[in-house]
Amino acid sequence: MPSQLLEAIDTLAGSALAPWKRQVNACLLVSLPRAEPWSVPHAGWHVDLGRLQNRGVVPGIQLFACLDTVAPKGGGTVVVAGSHRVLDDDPWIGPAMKHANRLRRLPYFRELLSTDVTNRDRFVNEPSRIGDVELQVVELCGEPGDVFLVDMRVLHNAAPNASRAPRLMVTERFMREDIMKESLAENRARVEASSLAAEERA
Ligand SMILES: O=C(O)CCC(=O)C(=O)O
Ligand SMILES: [Fe+2]
Repeated sequence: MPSQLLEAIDTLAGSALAPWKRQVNACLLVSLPRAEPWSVPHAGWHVDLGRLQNRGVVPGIQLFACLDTVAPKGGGTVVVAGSHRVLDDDPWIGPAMKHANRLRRLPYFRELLSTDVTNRDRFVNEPSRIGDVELQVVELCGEPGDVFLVDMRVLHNAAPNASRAPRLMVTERFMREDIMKESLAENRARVEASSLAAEERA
């Protein structure tokens, strides 16, 4: 990983990253072409976070990189640009798809997640506003070596690959050390509470 890239991630995260996250531990993202028209998905929107207290800070940075040309409608990950800024007054962020459910109380997200909304191109073609936050679905497309650094609170999703080529990207998550520790402690507490409840029932 080039040091300038790690420095950029550090700067965006605003605090030290978990040291073990400095080892490369990337996931390959491959999706095969499907003979179906491309459209903005309604199911599957999520964040890659466990349940966390919302401290109003960037919990980490998720890197997405193109290993090959990723053309528009070619299966690039879709993100809701601006979605990290709309839950400032909520005490929690995550986990995963529950985050999308929490956003459902805002009409924009209710429509994005609804099977009843059939004119789905508008999420890509027209920005929407909630207060001073501009929201728009953006496809992560590019050429080999292009890198996107995304706030981990940003809602995102896999998208159909309507091109003729497999989509080849790679992703890696860089969590802040303080947030990672908190997330692990939160998980541990929940596991302990549920095993205690199971023991009491037994
Ligand atoms: O396959 C995709 O483009 C989405 C993958 C994803 O959600 C992730 O890597 O966190
Ligand atoms: Fe994800």
